[in-house]
Amino acid sequence: MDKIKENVFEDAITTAFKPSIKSNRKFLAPQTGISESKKTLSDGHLCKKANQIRKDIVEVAIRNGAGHIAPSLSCVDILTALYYRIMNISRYPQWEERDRLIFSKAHGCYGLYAILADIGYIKREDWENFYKGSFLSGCVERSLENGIEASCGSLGHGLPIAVGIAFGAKLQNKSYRVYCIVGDGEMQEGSNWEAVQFAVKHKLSNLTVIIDNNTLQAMDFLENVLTLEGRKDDLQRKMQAFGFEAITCNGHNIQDIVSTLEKWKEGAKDISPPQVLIANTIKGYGLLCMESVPKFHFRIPTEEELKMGNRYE
Ligand SMILES: Cc1ncc(C[n+]2csc(CCOP(=O)(O)OP(=O)(O)O)c2C)c(N)n1
Ligand SMILES: [Mg+2]
Repeated sequence: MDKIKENVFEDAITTAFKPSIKSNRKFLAPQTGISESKKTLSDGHLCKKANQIRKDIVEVAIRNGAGHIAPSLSCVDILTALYYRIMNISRYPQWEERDRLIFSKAHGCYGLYAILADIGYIKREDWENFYKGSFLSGCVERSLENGIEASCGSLGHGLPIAVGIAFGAKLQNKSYRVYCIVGDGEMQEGSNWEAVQFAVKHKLSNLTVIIDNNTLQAMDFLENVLTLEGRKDDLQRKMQAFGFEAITCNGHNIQDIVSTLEKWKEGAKDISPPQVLIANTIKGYGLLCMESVPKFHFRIPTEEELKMGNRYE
């Protein structure tokens, strides 16, 4: 593990945001017009980075008594692909041309916080004191100077915001892209389907939605609640029928995620439809006691449960 840690540190220093590594959020003043974007990690380093983030989530959350570990673990590979390869971002969180991420399934934000700390957008101590008095909340709250674009937490809220930002970017001829991560259970909210129709109507080619399709919502599997039984392709069919370009992938295979997002990033023309990546994931991925177990939506594992092992070390 020490070796991975060393590499990860090396990654952060040499290939991500060297000057911001020690930055204090007070010093991250708005800087506009700086066209400097980050360098990215190689495929092998992306997987190591995702494992580092998983370990960090589990350690900080358990130590601090923060319970939304499982929803955070299911989207780590998605977030890693976005932050270390796909999104155009700068060492300055408020760089005007940055790609925007709206993190709509806001309760599963621990991986986002761990990454923002890793790239220097928030202070490491703020992440480590999460749930213990730091400014970071249980659900994301807008803080542009720290790289958090929108407050979310009431499900069904983030996608309409993302659509509005993408529409605004088009009206202003801006070239940045907007990414939005939503939960599969969250897609039951009617507000999402209004936003989806608007995005298609206005050909928001600059919008990519990523659904963390972990088959679970808070208390049960989706197919025991609203989705028709056996319809594994439910969201793919619905999103396509509404007019999105839709692709389903393995949400724990970073190369799969990256190749689709890269294709859309390079290939989307002004008149292309908005896109959705349905990332098939496992809730609690990485902690064996937790994977696809409904009761772990908000629950800290016991020492005994942790002995079942993990996938990140
Ligand atoms: C409008 C609204 N209703 C209910 C909740 C309570 N709640 C928080 S997380 C969650 C489950 C969400 O499931 P999903 O979107 O699949 O996310 P996952 O936890 O699986 O990542 C619910 C019902 C909420 N935050 N907002
Ligand atoms: Mg879910």
